[in-house]
Amino acid sequence: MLQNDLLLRTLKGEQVERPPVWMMRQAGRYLPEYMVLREKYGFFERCQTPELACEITIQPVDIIGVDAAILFSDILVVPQAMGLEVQLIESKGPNLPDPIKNVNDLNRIRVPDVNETLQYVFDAIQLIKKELNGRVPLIGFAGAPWTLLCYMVQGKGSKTFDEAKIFCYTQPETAHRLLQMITDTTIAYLKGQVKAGVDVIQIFDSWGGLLSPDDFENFSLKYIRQIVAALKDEVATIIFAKGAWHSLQSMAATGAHGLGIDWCITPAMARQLAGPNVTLQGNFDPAKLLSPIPTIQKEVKKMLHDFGGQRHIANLGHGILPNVPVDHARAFVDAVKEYRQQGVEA
Ligand code: 1CP
Repeated sequence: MLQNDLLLRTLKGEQVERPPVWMMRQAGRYLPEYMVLREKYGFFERCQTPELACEITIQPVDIIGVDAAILFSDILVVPQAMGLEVQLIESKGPNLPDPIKNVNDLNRIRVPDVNETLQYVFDAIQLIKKELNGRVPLIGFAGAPWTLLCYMVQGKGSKTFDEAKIFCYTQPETAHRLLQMITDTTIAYLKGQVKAGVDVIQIFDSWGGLLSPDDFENFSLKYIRQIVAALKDEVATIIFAKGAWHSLQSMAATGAHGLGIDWCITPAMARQLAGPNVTLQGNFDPAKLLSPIPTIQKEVKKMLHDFGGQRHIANLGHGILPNVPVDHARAFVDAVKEYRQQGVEA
């Protein structure tokens, strides 16, 4: 039984005393306690050792007081399990030395047995659930197929992912075969996470906003829709497609319980597009956490007011930046916890 079920109640659309709060990328480099472990262990060692993944996952719950934990892992463990080499060069980001370039490259990858390749994630989830002991829910996650294709084709991070887009536009059949392979792997992977104990899952489509609305439907949402359909009756699901606000209505129609939004759309406009029957998550500009604490408090209050207090999960509009002081992150969380909507009793 969960002692703090604000997140789950909000995703179900129940009346809550205040919005739940967590931060994307909350387990990470702004926390000195994370940096200690980062000095000692490689990135994938931290992901693959359940005790380390567990400790890092719970750090922001203890230190910042968020209402949910998110599994410490990475979206790139899926391409890795499919057979691509993935390196994480600290301070430079991901590097895939042999990216997918054409149809022949599909022979180098497969839809793996997730119990063989990703069992370490399921072990970590079981340990985290035990250690959390019901304090807060645990969020599992995966990258959206389009965002994973971006890395699998481009081979590294990019602001525009031109090579990934060119691959989709010039070799659409191969692109769709790859997207379907990623989708099938992701469905099995997320079902494994649910079986291991996660309470919510989030699909990160960090690069969804690079596509036109038509291309977003064709190369991204078509596959996210399959994932949501396979999971929504088992677990609460959140889609975060950064920059793809134009498709909020079609994302709501997938039946996902929650939709993440970034700071480039107002809460009112997002609600109008998404309709009344879905929970919205977001949308504080992560760079604003560098403002003085009184400004953070004022801006959080305005954000909560603009979302209206119900069917809202307070969060950033993208991941927390590594240079955010810990007391600023805590000020963000505390400002949400202190919020009381007029007329709703705790
Ligand atoms: O310590 C380090 O320097 C490694 C940095 C790091 C961390 C802390 C990476 C490499 N991944 C992670 C963990 C991580 N990644 C989590 C953990 C849970 C949390 O606290 O939220 C999650 C949910 C992710 C998801 C992820 N990885 C996304 C989607 C979310 C987003 O921020 O858009 C993406 C795009 C990645 C790829 C990736 N992995 C790591 C980095 C630095 C990146 C981004 C690279 C790029 O900019 O293209």
